[in-house]
Amino acid sequence: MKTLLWIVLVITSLVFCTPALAQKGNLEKPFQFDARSLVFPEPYHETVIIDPEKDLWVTPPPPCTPVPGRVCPPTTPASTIDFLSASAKTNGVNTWLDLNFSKDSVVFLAKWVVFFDTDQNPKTGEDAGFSTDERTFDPGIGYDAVIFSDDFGANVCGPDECRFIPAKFGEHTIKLMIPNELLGAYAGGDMNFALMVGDEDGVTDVAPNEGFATVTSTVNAKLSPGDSQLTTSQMIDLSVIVQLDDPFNTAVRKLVTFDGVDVTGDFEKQQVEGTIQAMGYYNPEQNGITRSGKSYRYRIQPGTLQFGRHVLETLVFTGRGLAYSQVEWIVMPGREGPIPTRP
Ligand SMILES: [Ca+2]
Ligand SMILES: [Ca+2]
Ligand SMILES: [Ca+2]
Repeated sequence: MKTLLWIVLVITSLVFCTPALAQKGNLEKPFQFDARSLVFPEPYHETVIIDPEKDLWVTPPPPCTPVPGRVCPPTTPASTIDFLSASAKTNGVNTWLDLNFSKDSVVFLAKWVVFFDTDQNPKTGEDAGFSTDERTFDPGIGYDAVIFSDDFGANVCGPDECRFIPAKFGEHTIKLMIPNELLGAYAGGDMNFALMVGDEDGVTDVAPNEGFATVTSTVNAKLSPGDSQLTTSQMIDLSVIVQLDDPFNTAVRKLVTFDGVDVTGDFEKQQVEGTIQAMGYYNPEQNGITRSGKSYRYRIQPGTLQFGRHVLETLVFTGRGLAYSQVEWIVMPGREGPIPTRP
């Protein structure tokens, strides 16, 4: 929430020059935005889970052949809520999630829950581990937000609130557009998730069958060095690293703050721009996926940084989405640095 507040405050004071964002770019007067009012095009949804058919937790009873002296019990229909695949994408403002079921599944009757590890950190949030009669579901995530089925839609519960969102129901699909604000992951970048589906009697299928899947973002931002202990005598190369689906056709604007002070101007005057070829990540459920990107390096000379705790933040805008990152540096006195004074 603190992050969102920060973003809104910052954005309302920004003037955008990115062509895709600032349709009013030719206006002489500065034009102000609230980040939540920005509209980005709906991105291509990547297939992020493919789940086997008929891998149900509910095992149908063995077939019964009536023989003299033996009466078969009346057959109860086995559950047909069988999850098949998910496609998803986020642009930092909204997340699209399409859930696809087998042709025998009656999606209107399906119950389901999606666990989102929005910070990709299993140590934060809740454990999604679950077991129904030893059919263990342990995706190895710490979920920070959860989405569960409701009539005609879903409830999204993040760190701050739960809210109903509508869904689009197809014959065998459920499509959701989730505001990242509700997930507590505004401009948050990639997110991990796993899900379970079922009927009123319980869980019938989980996905992925092992581990978790990842919703990728159209843009990710990272600051380097990350959370660190540094010294005043060190020379530091501060980098803003931007991962993009399409780095050669996407304009990038960024804001950099140091202890809450906008230093973007100084940063951009001296930055060295680099291209990152296929900066990759690996999703265990998929083949290796790589994205390219851009890096912007700014050299901080020895003796420039003051002793103490410092917070760096960056907010990156493209025509296809936005991303935010924050790091904390603890700067200790170095040999040539200033001597700290006691308060
Ligand atoms: Ca399945
Ligand atoms: Ca987490
Ligand atoms: Ca499954």
